[in-house]
Amino acid sequence: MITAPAMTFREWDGPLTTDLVREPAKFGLGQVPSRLVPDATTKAICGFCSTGCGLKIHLKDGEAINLTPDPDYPVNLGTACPKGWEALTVLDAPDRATMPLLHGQPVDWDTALKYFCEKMREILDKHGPEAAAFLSTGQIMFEEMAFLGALAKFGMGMLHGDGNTRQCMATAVTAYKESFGFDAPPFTYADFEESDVLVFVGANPCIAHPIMWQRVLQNKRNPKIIVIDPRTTETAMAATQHYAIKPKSDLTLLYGIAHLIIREGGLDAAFIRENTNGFEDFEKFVADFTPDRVAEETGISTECLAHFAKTIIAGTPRVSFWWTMGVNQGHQATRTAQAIINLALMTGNIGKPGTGANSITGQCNAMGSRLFSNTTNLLGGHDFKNPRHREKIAAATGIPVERIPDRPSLAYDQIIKAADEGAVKAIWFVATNPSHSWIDQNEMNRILDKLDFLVVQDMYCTTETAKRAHLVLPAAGWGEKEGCFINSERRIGYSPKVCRAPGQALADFHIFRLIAHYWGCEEMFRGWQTPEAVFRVLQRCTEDQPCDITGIEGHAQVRKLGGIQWPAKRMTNDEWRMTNERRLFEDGKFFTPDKRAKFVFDAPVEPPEQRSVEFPLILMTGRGTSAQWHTETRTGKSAVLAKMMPEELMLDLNVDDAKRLGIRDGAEVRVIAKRAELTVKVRLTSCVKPGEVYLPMHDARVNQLTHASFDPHSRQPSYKHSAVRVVAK
Ligand SMILES: Nc1nc2c(c(=O)[nH]1)N[C@H]1C(S)=C(S)[C@@H](COP(=O)(O)OP(=O)(O)OC[C@H]3O[C@@H](n4cnc5c(=O)[nH]c(N)nc54)[C@H](O)[C@@H]3O)O[C@H]1N2
Ligand SMILES: Nc1nc2c(c(=O)[nH]1)N[C@H]1C(S)=C(S)[C@@H](COP(=O)(O)OP(=O)(O)OC[C@H]3O[C@@H](n4cnc5c(=O)[nH]c(N)nc54)[C@H](O)[C@@H]3O)O[C@H]1N2
Ligand code: SF4
Ligand SMILES: [Mo]
Repeated sequence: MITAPAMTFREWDGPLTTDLVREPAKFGLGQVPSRLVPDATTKAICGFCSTGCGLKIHLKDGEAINLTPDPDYPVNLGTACPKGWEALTVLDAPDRATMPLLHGQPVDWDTALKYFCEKMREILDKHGPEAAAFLSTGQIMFEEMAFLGALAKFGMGMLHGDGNTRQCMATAVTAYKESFGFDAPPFTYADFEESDVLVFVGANPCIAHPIMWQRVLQNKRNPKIIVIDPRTTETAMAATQHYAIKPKSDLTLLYGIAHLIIREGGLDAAFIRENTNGFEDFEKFVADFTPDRVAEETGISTECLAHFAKTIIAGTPRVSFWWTMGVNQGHQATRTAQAIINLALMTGNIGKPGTGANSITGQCNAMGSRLFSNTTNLLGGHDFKNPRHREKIAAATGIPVERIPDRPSLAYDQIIKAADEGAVKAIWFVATNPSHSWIDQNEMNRILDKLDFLVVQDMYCTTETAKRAHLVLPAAGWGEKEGCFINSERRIGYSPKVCRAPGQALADFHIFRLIAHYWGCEEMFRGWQTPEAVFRVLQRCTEDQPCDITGIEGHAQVRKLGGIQWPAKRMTNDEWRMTNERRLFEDGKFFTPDKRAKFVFDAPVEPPEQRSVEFPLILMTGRGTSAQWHTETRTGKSAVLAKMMPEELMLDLNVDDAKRLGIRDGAEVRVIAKRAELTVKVRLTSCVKPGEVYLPMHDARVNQLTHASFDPHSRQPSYKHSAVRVVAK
């Protein structure tokens, strides 16, 4: 176990996230200047992360002037992180897109939409349905994203569309589908409070999900907290056991733990027998993962491995496993997620309070995207290839069945490759900024610049992607439009319109309606007049699926009950209130045809880009502070948040490496990868091990360095393992 002594811990000199959450006023949060006295209050769901906190929005003359966290919302119970507190501030920025921009020039909507339709039609007519694609997002309401997916595929006839959730959740989706038979994260947030042992794998909730972390802190069972992360993060420092593994050695570690659990007799044999398939093969497979081998390959000592395994089985505690991007972003990501699932299955830690193999989602509506983006899956978690599913969705949506494609889309990276090869000629990006966030950025931008038609629909006209676009469509943001998100615990929450979008910016929903009109397919969407009408269409699409929400009365009921978790078949309000926390698999029945969960596994292989003499360090990337959101188009606009993040990009470098390289704390250095070179300042720390360095993803240049490799099953990019060298300037 490698734990940095607190004395040498040196993150940037800002406050810890727990302090920011507990004493927001001390840090200038919640001080939105307003001499106005609110005359009404309404409730919203935060539009940043997947925690899905409830916010009270204070209104004057129907317009938002301020917000406070909602003490009654079951998710956050009156707390919010810095981003939530500043959610209104970032709407007000000089670079908001207020008019459509065609080749950089402001034009009216009529001109923009005519151009959009002409250009897209020309490309689709001339080159076929594979020549134009859309790239959607986990950051708009699900009624909007479903409209986008349906409009582009059924209305306009595009075959390919994916989303930024490929960068984020694709691995969890694939893993759950294979293991459980449906993409179904089983937990409810109460599980944070009801576990005896919480195992976080590749997750840094103190920074990335601070309010979920608050729920962990409320656990009264004196839980053991295990963190598996190569870095000593804020979360690792708060843990009772931290295993600072070699980057991307998780698969070996988790198989090694499975081996020890079997050896120590820690199995739940009855659960395995009655509810799973494939255990015997798995048992044979992990026989090779002896402690000596695993210690050698992961850097974790055999004593630590034994301690870890014992913590999971001794006294049969309630164990919950949680994973995020340290797992989902990897060259063997799906199998790693499934190795976590296997541990939960073999110890019977699923379907009971305080247990589960739990993928934490990222964006506010990532879970909505998994059900309703109409990209990899047909609406409602259906299969494009299945004729019965197509018939069902045609009946549920009123869209002619022949308009529904009989195969799923290419994945994001395959769409980009097709663009490079000239097969895809137009891409329409909605609420995502891949010129900053996609892997191996220079390559990405080279390809984007080849497109015949690049459309960006965004709140801001200055994003790295918008700057390259032929056409920018100005969108309203969170708070300026209504609809529902689905959070990490499958809770559907409603968020209202509380302010006007600037200039001529329109809700994405209205942009899609207008495009349907200009395209001439509005008849197909005649039942899709309002977000709530689309909500009803989507409810029908979920009928008899594991995610069935046909029982919900509508938006009003979602608001009244403090959100509703799926599944939600018909129940009375009182029944719903009583089951406001729901977890899946309580009866041990999964969603596979024989209702059994499956042990899935594969041999570990080395990451594609290895250290070398020329590039001796492994670069990991991820979140920086709780105040920064992704490409910073929003959080970059708040003066209050600016005080909670480093002023410039800082590379975390181990003190021993620095000594060897003759680099001082704060010095400027060159970080060099095969693909590019950046100049950054250095922060000396023992939070990264020798031979490893870390950069937060929020700076626009970081993805110039990342090596483009992908998990073969989920096609999710592996952002956390690239080889670099650091040179003093
Ligand atoms: N403040 C803030 N919060 C956010 C976001 C944000 O941008 N800012 N984004 C949201 C989104 S979309 C997402 S997906 C989540 C992401 O939430 P997290 O996944 O928690 O965040 P990351 O920092 O990307 O990665 C988590 C950890 O993985 C570790 N890691 C790197 N390589 C490995 C490895 O090989 N094995 C293991 N076990 N760990 C490894 C990193 O050191 C890092 O601490 O956060 C959400 N919340
Ligand atoms: N190196 C590295 N790169 C990473 C990661 C990493 O860990 N390391 N993590 C990856 C992950 S997990 C994720 S999720 C991605 C995120 O990558 P992106 O999706 O590219 O990041 P965002 O900055 O959230 O981009 C959202 C865009 O939508 C706009 N927007 C916000 N709200 C609305 C709206 O309501 N309507 C419209 N039309 N636009 C809106 C914002 O202004 C912004 O431009 O980054 C990935 N990239
Ligand atoms: S934790 Fe996530 S949902 Fe909650 S306030 Fe912060 S950003 Fe918003
Ligand atoms: Mo994400």
